[in-house]
Amino acid sequence: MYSYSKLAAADPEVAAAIKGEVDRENSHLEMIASENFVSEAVMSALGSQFTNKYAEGYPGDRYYGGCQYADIVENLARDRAKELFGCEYVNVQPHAGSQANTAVQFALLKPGDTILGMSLDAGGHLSHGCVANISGRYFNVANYGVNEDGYIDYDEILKIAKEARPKLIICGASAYPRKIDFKKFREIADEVDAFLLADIAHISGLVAAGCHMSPIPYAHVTTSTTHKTLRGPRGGMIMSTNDFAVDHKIDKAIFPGLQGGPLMHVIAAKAVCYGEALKPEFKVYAQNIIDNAQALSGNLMDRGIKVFTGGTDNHLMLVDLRPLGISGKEAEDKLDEAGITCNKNAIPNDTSSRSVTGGIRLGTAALTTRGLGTADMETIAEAIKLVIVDRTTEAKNEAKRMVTELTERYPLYENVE
Ligand code: DSN
Repeated sequence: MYSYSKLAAADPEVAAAIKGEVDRENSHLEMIASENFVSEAVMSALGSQFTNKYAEGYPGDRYYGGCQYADIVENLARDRAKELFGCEYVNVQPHAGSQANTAVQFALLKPGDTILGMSLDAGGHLSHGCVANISGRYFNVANYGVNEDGYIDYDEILKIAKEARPKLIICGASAYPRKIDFKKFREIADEVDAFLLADIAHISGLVAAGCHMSPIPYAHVTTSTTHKTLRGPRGGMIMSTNDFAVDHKIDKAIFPGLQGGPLMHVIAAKAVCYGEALKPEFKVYAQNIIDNAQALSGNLMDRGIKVFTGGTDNHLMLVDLRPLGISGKEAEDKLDEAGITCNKNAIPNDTSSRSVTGGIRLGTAALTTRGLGTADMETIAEAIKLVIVDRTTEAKNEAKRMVTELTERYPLYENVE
C-alpha cells in the first residue's frame, strides 16, 4: 500500500505529478533497459527518516554525532554487498554510477593520463571517456568499438592498448547485448600495465545471480549502479578485492573528494536491495530476465525485424531500424503512443545524429519484475511490429489494445491512494 493522502493534502501539485507517474507506470510496458521497479520494502527504506541525517565519513569515523543507526545501516549494506558479489571491499556511498566511475578515475589517475574505454557510439557510457563528460575533459582518451558483427574484438583492443598505453582500461557498457570476458580484459590490462575498471551498471543483477561472469576476480575495481538489473534504489557502488589495495584511496575519492554527505535513506534502501538479491528467488528472476530477452529478440527476428548481433545474452537488445526506414526517434514516439516505453539508441556505425538514431534499445528487466514471461514476449513482439513495421493507425490501435491487455493482466501498483 502506497499512501500519498497526506502529501495530496499538503501539496496537491506534487501529489498530482506522482499520481500521473504511477498511472503511467501502470498503463505502459516499461522497456527502457536501464529501468526497473523496486519492491515496497526498498521504497519504504527510501522514504525513511534517514533522509534527515548527515553522516559524512564512514561507519565508525563520522564527522557528525548521532550516527549510530546510520552506521548500522551502512554496515548492513556493505556486508550484504560483499557477500552478494564476493568482494572484500565495497563503497556504497556513490550517488550514481557516473560518480562511482569518476571517483575511481580521481583515485587512480592524474589529469592528462590516458584512459581506454568503449566509445559511446559502440555502446559505452559517458563516464568512460566521452568528450562531453569530465572523463573526456580531464583525461586523454582512446576508444575501442565492436567488430562488424557487433562483438567486442579482444585482439583489436590489445592492439589499441599497445598503441595508446592507457593507465586505465574501462570495460562494461550501456548498450552491449553480449557477454563480456573480464578475464581477457585483465590480460590486456596486464600486457600494457594498466588498471582495469569493470563497470557492470547494466548487468550487475545478472552477475550477482551467477548468470554472467563476475569481474570481481579480474578487475582492479568494479563499479555498478544499483537500480538496473539489481532492482534497487537509484544509486552507485564501488567494489574491489584485498589483492588490490585501493580501498583507502577510493573511500577518500568519494568523500571528501567528490561527494559530501551520503544519502543515508538510499544506503538503507541499497541494504534492502542487496538482501533481496541474496535470496534464491533472485537467481530465478535474473534467469527469467535473460529468457525473456532471448524470447523477445527471437520473436522480433521471426517478424523480419533486425536485432543487432542476431540476439542477446543479457537483458537488452538493439533493434536496427535502418532497413525499415523509420528512425529511432520516430519509433520511440510511436511506441510510446501505443503504451510501450523505450529509448532511441545509436546502432554501431549509425550515421544518423544522436537525437535521431537508427535504432532503439529494448530491455526486459522491468517487464520481468512485473511478472511477464516468455509467452508474453511474443505478444510484445507482435505489438512492436504493428507499430514500427505496419505503421497504420489501425495497427497502432491494435498494438495499444494488446499492451492494455497485458498491463491489466499484470498490474503493477494496485494499492496506491
Ligand atoms: N542512462 C543509463 C542507461 O540508460 O543506460 C546509463 O547511465
